Amino acid sequence: MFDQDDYLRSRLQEYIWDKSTDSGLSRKRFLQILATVFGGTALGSLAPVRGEVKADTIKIKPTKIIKPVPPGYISHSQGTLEMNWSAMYKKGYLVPNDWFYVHNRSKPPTFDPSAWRLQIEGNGVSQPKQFTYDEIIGMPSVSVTSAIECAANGRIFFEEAYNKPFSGARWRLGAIGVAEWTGVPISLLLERAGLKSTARDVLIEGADLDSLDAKQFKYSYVVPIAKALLDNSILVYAMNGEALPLDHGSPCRVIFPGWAGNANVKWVERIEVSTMPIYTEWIKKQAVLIGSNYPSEPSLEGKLITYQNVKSAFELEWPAVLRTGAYLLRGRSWSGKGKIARVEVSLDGGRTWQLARLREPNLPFAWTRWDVDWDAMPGEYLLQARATDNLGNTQPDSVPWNNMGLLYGGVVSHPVRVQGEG
Ligand SMILES: Nc1nc2c(c(=O)[nH]1)N[C@H]1C(S)=C(S)[C@@H](COP(=O)(O)O)O[C@H]1N2
Ligand SMILES: [Mo]
Repeated sequence: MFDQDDYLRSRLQEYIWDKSTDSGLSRKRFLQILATVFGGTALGSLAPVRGEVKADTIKIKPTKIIKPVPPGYISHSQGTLEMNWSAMYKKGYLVPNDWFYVHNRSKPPTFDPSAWRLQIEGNGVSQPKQFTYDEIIGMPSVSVTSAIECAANGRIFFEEAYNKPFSGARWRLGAIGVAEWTGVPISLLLERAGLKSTARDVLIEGADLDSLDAKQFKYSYVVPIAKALLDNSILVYAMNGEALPLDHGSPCRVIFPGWAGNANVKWVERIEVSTMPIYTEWIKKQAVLIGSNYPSEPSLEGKLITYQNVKSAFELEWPAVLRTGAYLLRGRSWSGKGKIARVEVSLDGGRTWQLARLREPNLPFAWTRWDVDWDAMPGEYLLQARATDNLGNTQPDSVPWNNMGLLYGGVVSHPVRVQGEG
């Protein structure tokens, strides 16, 4: 009845997006976007800015987050902290731990490393096993440089395109970060628990509570065994060379490079390996795209989300206000399925495009930094970037709606005002 290959094939299937066009934004849409952020100043008007154009900033106190909030960050709810892209201009390839975005359902549970245990169990292993923290850090380790990105990153662009609000966090493009993660391959842990060849699904459970339909349960995610056994699927205890911070899952979290942020379970305490597919209520309802363009898959309420898509962001304030002059415009692009092959940038709302220079490193499942020169003259602009990965996945101009606003991968228009001198 259930075939592992079909299961994987359907999970790994590519998303079919609308074919992108090179036509650029309509003039109406161009003016609309500028009017929203700059308060209706006519295009080309060189009048001085009336009042301060303020960047997005903290709106709600992030009481479910422990680390101090870096300057200029955006908080959409008690458990969200969105990375400030303009701050990345002066950062290197990795996002420092203090600056990494956070998505917490509850305040991080406190952990006593001497009392903590990782339980590995289920009918997919022959010797259920408990590991202590010391045992984990004593095992052979690997380090993987990878992004983690919330599946809802870019949600606000669905809102803007379809003019419909969502209940979840209104992330712009800062629900992503790249770090070097160190830990133990999950395959090694499962082998030590006597992994059976008939194992199919792996459920990773955290210590924190989540809720759905008025029911409470521990936060968890399910991945197919084939994903769990990859070399870069690891149980992480260090982030950028430091002990994993509490907000990011201390003492241990998992990373599944390329997959939606939700899969990267934090505060892990239990791994269940099953010879049968595991469908939790959460997976059925929340790990899916629901909408008329996304036929639902067997046992699910929509189309299962696996990989993140291709996106790009400028390292600028939103909106940005610049002085006339020569700029090195910088940004980053990424893909959950591979590495970035090409980035095109438009300085005129999509009418003309130029290739950006890609900078090393350019790692798969992480991101690529890029830049273009810009001799900025006074006026109002919509800057766009469109990346293509090594498998040919690219960023369309529009993305069909889904009802939780997940996986927005369209080209984004970044509003910029350039002011004259004095
Ligand atoms: N236990 C647990 N794991 C979790 C979450 C959570 O709330 N609880 N949030 C998930 C979501 S939605 C995202 S986007 C990432 C965020 O990881 P970060 O906060 O380290 O950036 O963690 C995932 N893992
Ligand atoms: Mo998330």
